[in-house]
Amino acid sequence: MPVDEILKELGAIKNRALRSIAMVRGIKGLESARVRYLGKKGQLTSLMRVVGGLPPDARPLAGQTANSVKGAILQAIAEKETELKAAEQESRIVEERVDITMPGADYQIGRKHPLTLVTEEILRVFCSMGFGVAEGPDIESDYNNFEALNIPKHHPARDLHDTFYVSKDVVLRTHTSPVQIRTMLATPPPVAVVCPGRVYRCDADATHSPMFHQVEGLMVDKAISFSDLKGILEVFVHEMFGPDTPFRFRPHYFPFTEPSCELDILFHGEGEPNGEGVWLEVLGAGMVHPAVFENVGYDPQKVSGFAFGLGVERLAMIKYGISDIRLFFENDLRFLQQF
Ligand code: 2NL
Repeated sequence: MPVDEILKELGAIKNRALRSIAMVRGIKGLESARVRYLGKKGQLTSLMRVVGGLPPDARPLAGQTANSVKGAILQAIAEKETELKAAEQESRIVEERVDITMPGADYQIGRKHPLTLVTEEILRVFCSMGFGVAEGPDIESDYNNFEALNIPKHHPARDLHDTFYVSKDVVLRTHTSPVQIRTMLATPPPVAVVCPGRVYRCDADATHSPMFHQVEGLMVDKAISFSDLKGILEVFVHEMFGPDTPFRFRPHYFPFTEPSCELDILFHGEGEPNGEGVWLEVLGAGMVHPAVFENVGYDPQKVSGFAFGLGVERLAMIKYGISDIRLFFENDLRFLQQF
């Protein structure tokens, strides 16, 4: 190959190499350009082998030219590499930029369930009057739930329709009264306890849930009278519903109290006819039946007492104007966040 042709070809390789290096968009493309011109079988490398085979008089000029082309290509590669790395770093900086002015991720703080709030308020009122708090198991003996409470075998409350039977003599408690039975069986009088807890009855609609909550109360001592019951419940009503809330006692029947009554409050709320208020039942109560005292080993000749029971859901529905009991158990935050 004549020298002048080699020189022309070296110039052409230089031009192509510099142009393709200038057009490269990434490190990989740059590497393949390097291989194409400077690799073992690269265009410049191959031509330099030809230069090596030239006669000695022609070799110096071709050799110098080839070396300067190689130098120019190496320099172009180095500059391009610097440029690409800077661009990559720049785009990483932009991509990974943290906006420190952005508001922090919102997180939600939990709150007490409305039934918890109402239960706590009920307990607060009775504890302020000297009652203690007692709890017991949800699964109870037939004896503690019914027999001890003077509920005879044929009583409708024992009907399978209302009671969840675990076995012949074991039930899901239908009220928290068995906790008071346990309290009396375990301790001699005087007794003053309130018993909150879950209770179970086989019933379900807008105002009945198969699981609901009760608070029952019991006070036993020498010469406890219906006046004591009235005084305690008056304080309770006025603490829960406001100091001017009218209330009334209506005669009622429970197998475990005699006499028995229900307590109504005069309630003013939305949708109630011509602003007169409506009488709403809030709890049941009465003087503990002598048979109940005998069942727990208390002498009905020496002690007397009163008991009461209320449904927490019912009280919460009245207090907050809630019309469907199922809202308490669906855990819809739009409902729960209102309390
Ligand atoms: C109601 C009525 C009541 C009782 C519960 C009771 C407990 C013992 C002895 C006597 Cl150990 N009585 N509890 C008394 C009267 C009424 O509850 O309607 N509850 C939702």
